[in-house]
Amino acid sequence: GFSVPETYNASRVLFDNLDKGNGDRLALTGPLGNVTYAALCAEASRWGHGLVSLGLKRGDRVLMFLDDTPAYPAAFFGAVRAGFVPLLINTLTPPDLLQFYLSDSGATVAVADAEFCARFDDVACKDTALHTLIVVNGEAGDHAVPNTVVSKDWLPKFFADLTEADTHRDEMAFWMYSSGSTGRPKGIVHLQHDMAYSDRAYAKNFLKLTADDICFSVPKMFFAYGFGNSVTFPFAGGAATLLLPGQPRPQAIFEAIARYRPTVFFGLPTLYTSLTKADGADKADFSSLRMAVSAAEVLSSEVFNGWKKLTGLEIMEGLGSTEVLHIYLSNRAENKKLGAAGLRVPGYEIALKDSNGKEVGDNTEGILWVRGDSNTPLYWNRPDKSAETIREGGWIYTGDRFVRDTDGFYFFRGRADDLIKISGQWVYPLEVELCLAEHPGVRECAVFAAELPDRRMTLKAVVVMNKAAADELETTKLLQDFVKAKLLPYKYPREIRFVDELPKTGTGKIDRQAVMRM
Ligand code: 3SK
Repeated sequence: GFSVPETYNASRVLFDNLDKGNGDRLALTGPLGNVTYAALCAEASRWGHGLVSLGLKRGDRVLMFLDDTPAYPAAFFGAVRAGFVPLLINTLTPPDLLQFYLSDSGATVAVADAEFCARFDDVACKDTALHTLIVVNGEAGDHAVPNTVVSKDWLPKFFADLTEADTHRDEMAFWMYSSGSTGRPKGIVHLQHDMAYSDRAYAKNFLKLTADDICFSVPKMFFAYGFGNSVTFPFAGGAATLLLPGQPRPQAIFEAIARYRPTVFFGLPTLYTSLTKADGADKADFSSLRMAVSAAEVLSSEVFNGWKKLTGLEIMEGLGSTEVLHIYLSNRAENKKLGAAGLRVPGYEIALKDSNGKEVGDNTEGILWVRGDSNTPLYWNRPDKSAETIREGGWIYTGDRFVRDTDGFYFFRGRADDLIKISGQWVYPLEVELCLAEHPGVRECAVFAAELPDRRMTLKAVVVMNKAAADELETTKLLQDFVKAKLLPYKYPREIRFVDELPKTGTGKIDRQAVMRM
């Protein structure tokens, strides 16, 4: 492993740039302007002082509902430096899910882009301790939080210099949430040393960033993947990050690449597919890129070849998880196999085990276990789920089935459970089924995963309505919108079939095998 001092605060990933003489270098670029390391550290310090002024105490949670703009790293590092714990939340979160995040975490302060104020409505705030909403990138809109602070009027009055909290390297630093099978997400807790660890393990070995690099991650900062790509790795390497807020539409991405000239691009197969097929792709200027990285979904040869044809670049595929914080299996730029998630990333131990917990050899399928010093120690408030996943000795049981070949490359063979990834994000078909079943018009339903021809996964539902749907297209949209409003929107079933009855087993349970054949 790699060690950091016993007293260590994760804000050093950013602030060490001042000691390294990088103050005048570019930390951030993009449509909201350029920011140097000196300016970003000054802004982060103001954030830290500002949060202290709101009465927060060490370890208190601050919920961040933010798009990728310069305010995000400033607020994040300010909170961490002052000893508070940011929660990085998906900006598509609907109010009832936000209510869960607020009550589960006990956050008393939230930071949100002006455009997301309305999400903090009566539903979101009910029975929570949230007292202050700090609004960035604009004026406050309507919301139900008792106090409002508008950052542009508030921050300038605080000092631009902040001494870091004397946190222990194993103290809580930040959280992210992941899906739960029954609609109750799990708060994944990361510690002060985890960012530095994932940088040393993955980025230093595989990305090899220099101060001349500009990283561009289309996956947003609130995803663990985007967070490493846009924050941890560039800052730990004294490089810059291109931050592009808003919907990641192909035209906006092409324009950003041509204009800001990033050198390292991070995407996932769904994105590479849409970029390759988008209008104007053949005219786009990719000449600044030296590397393209993919994770979060299995990369097919079609996607790999399509991108290579378009840009000349061979995508470097890896696999990681929010629990481990970033990538622990990766191909190398100079040593890759198409179809493989990659080789073990030094710093992580990998074991493939059979159902008796015995390690299997090469060319034999086993469940993948991973251990490294950036592994989460727990899911917040969930001893049951923590015990299922985080096992003795700090090993994480991933539930992924893999085979390792004799060259040490790992190949994904599927899941041990029914968890799947849609557009790179986890979803349990069961949580969607339970959600859909709550719709008053639905009598019964089954939701299941199906594989697309390019190996990506999709979600399908078979539904029996109380009253036969008069217009199936309209009812499909109604049910999809219902799921989008209750769960993270990417979890909606892409296809819904209406039937009069679901097939049952002899004991009267839904016959899922038969449903999938319908
Ligand atoms: O899904 C992945 O492969 C991944 C990669 C890096 C960080 C986080 C995740 C979930």
